Amino acid sequence: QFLQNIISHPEFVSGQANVDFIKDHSELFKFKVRQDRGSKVLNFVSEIVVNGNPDVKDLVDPNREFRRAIRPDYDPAAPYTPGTKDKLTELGPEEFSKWLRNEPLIHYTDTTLRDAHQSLLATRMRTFDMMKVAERYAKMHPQTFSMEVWGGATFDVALRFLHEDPWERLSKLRAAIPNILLQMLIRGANGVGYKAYPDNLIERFVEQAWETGIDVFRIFDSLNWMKGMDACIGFVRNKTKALAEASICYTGDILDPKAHGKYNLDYYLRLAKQLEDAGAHILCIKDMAGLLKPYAASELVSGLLDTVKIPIHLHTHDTSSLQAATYMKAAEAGVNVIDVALGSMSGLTSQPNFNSVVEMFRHTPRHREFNQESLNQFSNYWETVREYYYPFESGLKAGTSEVFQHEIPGGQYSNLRPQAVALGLGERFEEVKKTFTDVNYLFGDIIKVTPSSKVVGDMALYLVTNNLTTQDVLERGESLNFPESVVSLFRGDIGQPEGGWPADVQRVILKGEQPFTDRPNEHLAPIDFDGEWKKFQEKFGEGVKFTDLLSYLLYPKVFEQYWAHVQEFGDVSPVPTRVFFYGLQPGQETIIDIARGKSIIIKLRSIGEVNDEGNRTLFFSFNGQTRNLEVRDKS
Ligand code: 3PY
Ligand code: ZN
Repeated sequence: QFLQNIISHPEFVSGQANVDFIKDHSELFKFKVRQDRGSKVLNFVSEIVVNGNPDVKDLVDPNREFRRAIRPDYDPAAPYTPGTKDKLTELGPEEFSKWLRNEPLIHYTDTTLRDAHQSLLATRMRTFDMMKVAERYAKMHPQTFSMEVWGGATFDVALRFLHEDPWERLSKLRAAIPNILLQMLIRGANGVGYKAYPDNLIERFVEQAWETGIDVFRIFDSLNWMKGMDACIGFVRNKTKALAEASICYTGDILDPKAHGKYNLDYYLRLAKQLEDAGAHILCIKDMAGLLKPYAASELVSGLLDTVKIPIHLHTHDTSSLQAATYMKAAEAGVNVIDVALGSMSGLTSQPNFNSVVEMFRHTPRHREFNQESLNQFSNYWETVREYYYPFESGLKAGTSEVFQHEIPGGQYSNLRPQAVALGLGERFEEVKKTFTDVNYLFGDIIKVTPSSKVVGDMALYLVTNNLTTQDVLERGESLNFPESVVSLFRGDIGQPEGGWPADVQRVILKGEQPFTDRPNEHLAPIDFDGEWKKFQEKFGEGVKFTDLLSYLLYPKVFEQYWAHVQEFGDVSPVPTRVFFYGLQPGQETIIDIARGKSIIIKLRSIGEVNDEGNRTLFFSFNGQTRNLEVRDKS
């Protein structure tokens, strides 16, 4: 190892090492005890058994029982039926767009693997549970328009909480689903993050996402600011052969122009035309909070179809429980694609129910046939699997018309409650929602979707925590220290809202700092990819991939922690979800497929008492052999 350390050292490799080289580099004497994959995974399981998974720790119900998930039927030997992915390859994006606009039957995007779990389970769905059914889905339901599987919060959460590589997830899904379009959500200039990034980073990200498997880029800006989307639409058009789907984020109510003056039909039609002119192949109505009511949908979809030539894709959240009716009216008006989630992952803050919406259109001219029995089997699979994620449920029991007041996006709702609980505001959640509404009006009634919605949430939590109102902000804001995200929003870091920021609020928040109104990305130096790659390899070793560098550039701290976890425990994505979150009880065993064709069987025999050093000994049978492991008990 010592020799290995020397010959792989950058100074040695570059020929600059002299006689002092060894003396000057104490790190050459650091030897790692190499552990095989199986042992690393066993260490991980031991850690969870003794100390729990910190992500669910205080929320675990030790008496909870789980059922075994039954996977839907399919014929593994059957070939894949060609689907929309094949169509895109055959036609290219421009012709595909024309084809889609003229499709008589309604098309469906299945959001189960992205927005549904982002909105119901705080984005915690693991690759493990997806891969159990991905190939089956592609073979059983090849007529699905697209599967939304990536982007939004999944990138951050995969690295931060699930300790898995989001690129690996995408690449595995692509391999299992070669026939259906794979779709992602990208926050324009903010990529899959919460702030603006250098343009050339977004460009490389888009290119790499396409190469790894994305076919449809749903692009939006959190303030509906054209300048936040323009560049990203261009990257998709120029660097990939994918579809650029640009979004109008819907807020307010176009049938009530008095209450939401600036967000009227004309506003959305103007924006849609600009997006078409910027090169969008598809237009998305992104109703992130579920505010688009049925009769408004009729007007909006008809108006858009008269205004643009590209197809219309409608996305909503069923928070109010009205949204199946919205789909009905939108379909009558001619919408081309609608977003749904498999039954047991639908409803509430998620998308409307796929299985039921298919039935809604049966025996009507726009009905597209699906094998309902199979859709129900998929729903049953996810119903069982959803149980493993119970600590992340939002607690919402039924649809709520409150959403028409607070306008909290579905993808944010399931996170805002735990955030409030973490701040000791669990009992005051009603107040948090009410304050969220007030903050929106204080900010000038803005579009609220990640990251702008997060800033409204941060401000609401700040005000409730400090027993302040929005009136206090106006009256004595000069003496208050607002959250950094709020200051950043008013500085212009994530763009400009329709009609600009209210000047009085901006003044008390910025306290003399000068705001800007041009693109925040223009204030950022481009990434020198060659230089960064060298530095990255020096820091993390030769084993890194280019996709790791992209993850690092988007989320440096999160990536560092992820990487440290990988060094210690290896790839934990093959660990079954029940074991990943809750460990094993004495007497229980699990099989972990650590590599293709290589499985390990771990059985926990017993757990020893804490010894004088604060450690416990765990007694395992590991592939039939006895293994004892000492783990520090941190309780
Ligand atoms: C996200 O940006 O993650 C969203 O889901 C917005 O709706
Ligand atoms: Zn959504």
